[in-house]
Amino acid sequence: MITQALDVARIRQDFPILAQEVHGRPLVYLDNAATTQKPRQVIDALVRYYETTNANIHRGIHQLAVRATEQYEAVREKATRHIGASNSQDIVFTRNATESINLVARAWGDANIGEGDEIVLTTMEHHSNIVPWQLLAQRRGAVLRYVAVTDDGYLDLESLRAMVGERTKLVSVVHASNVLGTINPVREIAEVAHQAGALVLVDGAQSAPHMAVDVASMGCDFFAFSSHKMLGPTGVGVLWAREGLLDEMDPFLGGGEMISIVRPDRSTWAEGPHKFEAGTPNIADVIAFGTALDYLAELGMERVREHEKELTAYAMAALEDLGGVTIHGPRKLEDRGGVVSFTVDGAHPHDVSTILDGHGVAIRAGHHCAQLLMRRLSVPATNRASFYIYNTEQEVDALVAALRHVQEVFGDADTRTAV
Ligand code: 7TS
Repeated sequence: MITQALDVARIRQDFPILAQEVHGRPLVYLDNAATTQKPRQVIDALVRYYETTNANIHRGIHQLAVRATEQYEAVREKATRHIGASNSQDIVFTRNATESINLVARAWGDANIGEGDEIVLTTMEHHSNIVPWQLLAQRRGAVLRYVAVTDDGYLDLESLRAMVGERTKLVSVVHASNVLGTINPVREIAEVAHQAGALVLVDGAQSAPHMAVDVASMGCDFFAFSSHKMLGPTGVGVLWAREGLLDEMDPFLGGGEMISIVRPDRSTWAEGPHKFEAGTPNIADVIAFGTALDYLAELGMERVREHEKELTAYAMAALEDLGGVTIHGPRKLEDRGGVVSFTVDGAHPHDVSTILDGHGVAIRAGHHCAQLLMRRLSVPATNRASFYIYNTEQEVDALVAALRHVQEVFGDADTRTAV
């Protein structure tokens, strides 16, 4: 249970949920792109906060309020470090990556996108990086354009270059695809966008948990991600904006915490990220997210990435050996994250997942909130195994054994074609 990169046996001891059986078999949790499990340290941080510190932040002068505020603000620093940013005042806490993107669509989009302006997206986006822009385009009369995906699962950069022009105001692109695993060349994309005077949002929901991210060298203007996909609690998202951008933006939500002075007819806004954090935030979960960031920092994101590469290589080879399975997405390990989408010949993805569940193997089936991509792949749905720091090669073996059972159920595996 030791890959070259991580001591997985030791890591697994930190995850109480993994010790259970499902349908009489050891749980094999391979649905990490949906959400990851939480180490005991994160769970303990939540309980500790409520047992020792609970208070509302930024407003109290008493000891608990001061401590809660310090702990909450310290996570802003940790999130800043995690993505290679330099100023914690450029970090806004939201509910999830989806809300981070919606915040930009509202607070930046409404003020900067007008009739006939173009927003460039890609066919491999998660719905959370499509629908907010559709709503904005409907409000403002803007036009959405989509960069094509090649047959081998990459963005067609030629189509991007041809598409981005003087009407383009924003290019919003996923860093790592939740379906294909593709890691997109966001730096190159940002250069193309910036040459045209457009801003760049990077959806980092599937990259920030799995690899070292550096927004400075990436050159993007906005970066969005979620705590729950990286060992942290649900209900916490992050939006990073390039220095100065938050100051130029109007608030997304109004209320307490986000104001400076309130008058009967209008108000002035608090400085920095506080302008975007109206009301009592998710204090406990943000603080526990800080513990998740500590956990990842201690492992080292390079090693996390290395571990996932090893597992992905092992899984792709095992699926190809099995035969009768189509793997979607790039073959080159350097270009993909730890997400392996596949379809089993002659079996519907939902049936596959149901049979796997009977083996204790949790994977996702469906369109993965990427219907445009499903249409591009000409499939209604796929199965998806997605890995994280606690997964092992033995678990991949369990996946493959369960898939062999699927093939037995659905017919003669010998007649299938290997991919
Ligand atoms: N962007 C990408 C690339 C994602 O994979 C997801 C969630 C989101 C945005 C939205 O994140 P949220 O935390 O705001 O919900 N992806 C998935 C998935 O692949 N299966 O379940 C959720």
